[in-house]
Amino acid sequence: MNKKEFLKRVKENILVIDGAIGTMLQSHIPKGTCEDHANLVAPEVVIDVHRQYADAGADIIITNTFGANRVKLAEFDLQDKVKEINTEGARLAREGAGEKALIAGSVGPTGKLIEPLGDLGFDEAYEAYKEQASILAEAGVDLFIMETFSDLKEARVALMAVRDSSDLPVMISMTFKDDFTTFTGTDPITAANVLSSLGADVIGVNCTTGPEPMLEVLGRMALATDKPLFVEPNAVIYGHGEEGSIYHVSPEEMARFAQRFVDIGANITGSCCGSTPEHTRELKKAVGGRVPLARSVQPKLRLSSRYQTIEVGSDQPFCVVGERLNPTNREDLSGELSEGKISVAQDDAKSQETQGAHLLDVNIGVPGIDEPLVMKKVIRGVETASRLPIAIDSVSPQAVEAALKEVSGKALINSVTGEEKSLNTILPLAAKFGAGLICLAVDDDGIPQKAEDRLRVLKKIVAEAEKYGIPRENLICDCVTLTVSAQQKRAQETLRAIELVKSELGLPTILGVSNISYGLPDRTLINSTFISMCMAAGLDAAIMNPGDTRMMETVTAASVLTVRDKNSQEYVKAHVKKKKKKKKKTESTVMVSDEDKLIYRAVVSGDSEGVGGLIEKAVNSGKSAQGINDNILIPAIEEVGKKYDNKEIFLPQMLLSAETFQAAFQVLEPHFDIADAKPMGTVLMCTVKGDVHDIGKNIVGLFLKNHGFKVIDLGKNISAEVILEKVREYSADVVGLSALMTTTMTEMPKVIELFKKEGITAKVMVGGAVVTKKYAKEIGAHGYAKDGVSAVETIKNILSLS
Ligand code: B12
Repeated sequence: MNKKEFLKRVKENILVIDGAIGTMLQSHIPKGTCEDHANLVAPEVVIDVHRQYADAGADIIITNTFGANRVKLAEFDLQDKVKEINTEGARLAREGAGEKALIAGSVGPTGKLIEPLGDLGFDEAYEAYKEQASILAEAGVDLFIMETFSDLKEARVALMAVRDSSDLPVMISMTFKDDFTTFTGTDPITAANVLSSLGADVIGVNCTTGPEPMLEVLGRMALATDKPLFVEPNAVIYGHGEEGSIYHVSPEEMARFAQRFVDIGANITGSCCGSTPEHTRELKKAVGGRVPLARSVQPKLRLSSRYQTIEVGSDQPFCVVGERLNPTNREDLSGELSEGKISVAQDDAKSQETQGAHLLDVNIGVPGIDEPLVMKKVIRGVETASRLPIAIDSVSPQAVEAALKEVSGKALINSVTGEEKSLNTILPLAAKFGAGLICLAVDDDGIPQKAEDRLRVLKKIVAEAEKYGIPRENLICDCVTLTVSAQQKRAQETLRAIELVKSELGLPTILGVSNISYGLPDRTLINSTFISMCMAAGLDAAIMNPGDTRMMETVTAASVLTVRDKNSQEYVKAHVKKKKKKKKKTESTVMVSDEDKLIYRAVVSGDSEGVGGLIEKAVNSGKSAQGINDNILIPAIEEVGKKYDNKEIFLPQMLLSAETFQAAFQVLEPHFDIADAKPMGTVLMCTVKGDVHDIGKNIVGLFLKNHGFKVIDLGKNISAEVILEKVREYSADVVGLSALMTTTMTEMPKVIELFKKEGITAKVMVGGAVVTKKYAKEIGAHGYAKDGVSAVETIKNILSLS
């Protein structure tokens, strides 16, 4: 369907999307395969489900192709059926819906995480999504609906691929928890900003929760985008009220919520898991035909990391862009970057965030390095170390592209000039990746001396950007700072240029200020004076060193005088903070040596590459493996847990820390003292079904191995049935079960029950952070231990060996 026509419809009338289809298909799907396969093996059933929803009044029917991308289908060995499953999916939906509804081609996540959290590369993901979307478009769907994305990075690449596959309208939603963030820490404003910039036509929220929390999610999205919104809550809510309970949202209740969604700005409503055609019928009755709210959001430069969005402009706080991550005159950084290492860059990122930067400029221009490759690495490192959005600062279009693929949110490109070459290479990238863009007042003739000429160059860049479809709100102008030591009037030209850009182009402005003082003594005095003059002229952002106290204090003070800091709130806050800092004594540290601290820090910050070398160094210096594990690694991963609890970090960082722990442990493992090996019995170790935490289980396994037991590690996420099979296969004496979550510890009694039923005599020992001695007794386990050392004692008791 034509995009314009669809958007007109969506803005004129509330539309209703169909509901869940999985439960209705389940009994018809062959064992071990997926719902999408039903398109081939049970087409009549699929048609019937679509028909029921169309009859119930759905305006949009979603194809049964949610998991029909190559990567996901490969899990079921169906990767060769991508074409058939999607083509059939479109046909069956059309047949079921007839002329009653539009057909939306469903595109869902791959089930894998994009690098570095997982092993799926940008290009592979892009190709898989493009393949699926092209097939669906060819099979005649009217639009696309992309649902249930929890990782912004995957949503980005998926959206780009689907968007690039045809001109059809694209709806995309992410899934949020009760705390209004996705599982990987993205908030609704950030999701809406990033997806909107990448060309989504309708943006929304679906699944995970019932309707209540979605009111808030939708409301927040409405602050960041004026694109139409859609919402699909679950009709089944697990753990509602008390743990283990299940709550069903009735069709009538869902319809009442739908009215509230429409009141706050939704254009399309539907329902997700657990819903039925009855829900659709009630929704249609309640909101079908209503006129959506007319919403508008002020266009602004909004930049996002995975975790947050900042706004840049005259009615916003002054934006400090941290300039430290730049190898010019930095031997430490350039040395590391030329070796492909990133720990100094990560430290720079972290410290600039603490010092008050809002955005991080990333420049890795070291001669002779593979810039795209190093850029990709550094962006990964910076995104792990900090929560700030990124400005990509490079003259190499290849490096800019590598960075744009790698970032998780909406980055700022630093920069495009008026030179033909720059316009031809950078503008297409800014358009394709929906990035923000610094327009630099330089062209093929160099830097114009006069303010009017700089404005002329900037006007040309803006006009060119418009030709590529780059929205004006993505642009910010740099009027260029030239040093005053040679020609004093240069400062005045820059100030006039800022004023001209503001009045004639109406765009925000940015400046790298420190050049102004080159060649003069006491540079920060000149720099800070200049920045306050620039702010008075209307400057909105500066690329500067947030560690320079004088500059930062000037920005804070000038923000009061230019009324950017409303009611002087930030100024007062900074004053109080300064006073507190003076009082604060230096904290004592628990780590014994600097090396210990480096290992601890590597785990907490997720530096899996550097940690192995540090462990080796520590072992070579005579430290015991046991000591390193107990006094450094375990406290470090516990610190990670605390940070996760306090929402200082999110799943992506926790994952990288866990990987770092594993990398460290791998190097440490051969150095544990091995006790006299005499065969003491066979132990099967595993983490129970639904649980992927295996760090603790691995440690316990190692302790047992070191005390003479034969340990067979079954891995993680292991079902009771597989454990039973393996216990028989290995004639194990003991099975060690690990669980780290309240939701998975309930798998333990299932194993014990199954053993009883099958007459298995092997003993069961349980453990893991959530498991207690009392719980172990209640479920009839033979033993419990709180850690590796006591696990050895416990197992000896169980087997009467001690
Ligand atoms: C690292 C980590 C992860 C890593 C795991 C990587 C890996 N390969 O293990 C990743 C990032 C993948 C992860 C994912 C998730 N995690 Co997590 N994770 C943690 C974290 C920070 C540390 C766990 C750990 O390794 N501890 C260190 C080890 C050494 O301790 P341990 O496992 O307890 O093991 C010791 C003892 O318990 C005992 N032991 C362990 N097993 C056994 C077995 C036997 C037989 C015996 C005798 C003894 C024994 O001995 C061990 C050695 O001393 C904890 C927070 C915390 N403070 O515990 C959260 C935590 C466990 N995770 C949690 C959650 C919710 C999740 C996710 C659902 C996150 C999400 N929102 O998506 C997913 C779950 C995915 C899944 N289906 O399993 C919650 C669980 C809440 C709960 N009580 O139910 C925690 C507590 C964080 C929190 N506060 O929310 N997580």
